[in-house]
Amino acid sequence: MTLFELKNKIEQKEARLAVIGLGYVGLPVACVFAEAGFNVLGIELRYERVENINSGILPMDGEEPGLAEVLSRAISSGKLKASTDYQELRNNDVILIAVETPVDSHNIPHYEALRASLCALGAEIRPGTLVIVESTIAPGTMSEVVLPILEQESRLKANQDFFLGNCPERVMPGKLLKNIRTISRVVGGMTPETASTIKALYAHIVKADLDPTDCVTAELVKTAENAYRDVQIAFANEVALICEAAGGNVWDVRELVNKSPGRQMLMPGAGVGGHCIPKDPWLLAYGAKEKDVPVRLIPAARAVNDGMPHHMVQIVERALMSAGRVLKESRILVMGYSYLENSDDIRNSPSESMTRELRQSGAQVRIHDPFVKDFNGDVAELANGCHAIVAMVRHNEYLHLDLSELRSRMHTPILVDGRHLYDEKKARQAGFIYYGVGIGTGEE
Ligand code: SAJ
Repeated sequence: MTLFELKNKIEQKEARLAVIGLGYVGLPVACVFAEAGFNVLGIELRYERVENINSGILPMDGEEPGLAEVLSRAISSGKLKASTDYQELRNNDVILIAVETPVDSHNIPHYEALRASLCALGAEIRPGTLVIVESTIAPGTMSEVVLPILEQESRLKANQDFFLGNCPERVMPGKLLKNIRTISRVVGGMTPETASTIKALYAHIVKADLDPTDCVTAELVKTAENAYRDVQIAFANEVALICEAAGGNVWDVRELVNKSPGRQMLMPGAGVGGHCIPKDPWLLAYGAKEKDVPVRLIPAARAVNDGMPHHMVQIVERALMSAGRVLKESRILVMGYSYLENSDDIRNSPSESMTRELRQSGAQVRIHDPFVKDFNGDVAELANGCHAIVAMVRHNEYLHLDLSELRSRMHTPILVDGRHLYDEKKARQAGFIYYGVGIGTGEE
């Protein structure tokens, strides 16, 4: 089948779609294409996940408005089917790849899942197949990894027998469905005709700009947009550290800085977690790998942000010392364990590394998080007898706590605020000894 014929089938919704990887990216996009009228095959290695999906059960925690309903309709209409069998891919015209693309401990892309899916897919693709990578990948990956593996495994020629593109996702936990439908996407194609064909496909589900371009631009845009955010947050964190040393209040500083035209200082805090911001800057940096490009800002920003959980430990240590205590044997309540407010996602959570360091220093640490099953419970009860509370995540529940009641339960009323949950004056009025990221106490 030619690309022209495939584009017609796509426009008629007759093209048979497949999605490899039914995680927080692949499953929603498979559901939305099925809802749009396409026949969609989902390929997923985890057998239990396949079973759940084929039973119309959403295999993910957290609140994803509308997704369970869309999945149920897609399954009951027969438009979506999940399988573990890659061989079923040979009947498909368009194949999306949405597998994980982490970096390893040396911040080098770890493409094991991507390579494995490409090898298995390569054996099944036929002339006329269009393969689209949705995963976030380092600049150069499409031409240096994806294309060679598919040509080798299929013995077909890219851009002649089969077609390739990179259409990075822009989903966020808690807004998976909404984002797929309403956020613009970069549509990278190995050829302009391929980009145009991919645009015709996503036009069925995306009510926002679809910007056609080449693959390397698509790879650069996705990794740069998240590296940009990481650097912005690192700047806010560095200003916070300076405010502490200079006896200033970073929240006042930030508010006044942002009154200056064209400034938009983000929020300092206890650290940067999640599945994309800590990782994508390294994927962008890897794009400069062999060239002698001095990549300095991205690693520096990562170091600032990764240093914030340790900075929280330093504040706790200093606060306890002012109260005549040391970390060892002190009871500390950590409020918030997920990486983001009102989310149950704990990937790369700043609380995880901070808690580990507190425990290594001999502190007794209690953890509360209303969204993370292992840490539910009554936050006021957990405060009983504690020497310090460390607020790490801005969950709505914490914003409305009775601080006086909380203080009354504590042995030593130290409150260390990592996300500006509380007003310093009100916390002090409630009886707390208040410390906050970016707020200088004026003490030596
Ligand atoms: N954070 C700060 N200060 C800020 C903003 C965030 O410390 O001003 C921290 C958060 O607490 C969290 C981490 O950074 O630990 C990441 O937060 P995030 O708001 O960036 O949320 P994510 O990780 O879900 O990022 C996603 C990204 N979306 C995609 O990759 C498709 C990112 O591009 C979006 O900008 C972001 O959502 C968003 O704006 O919600």
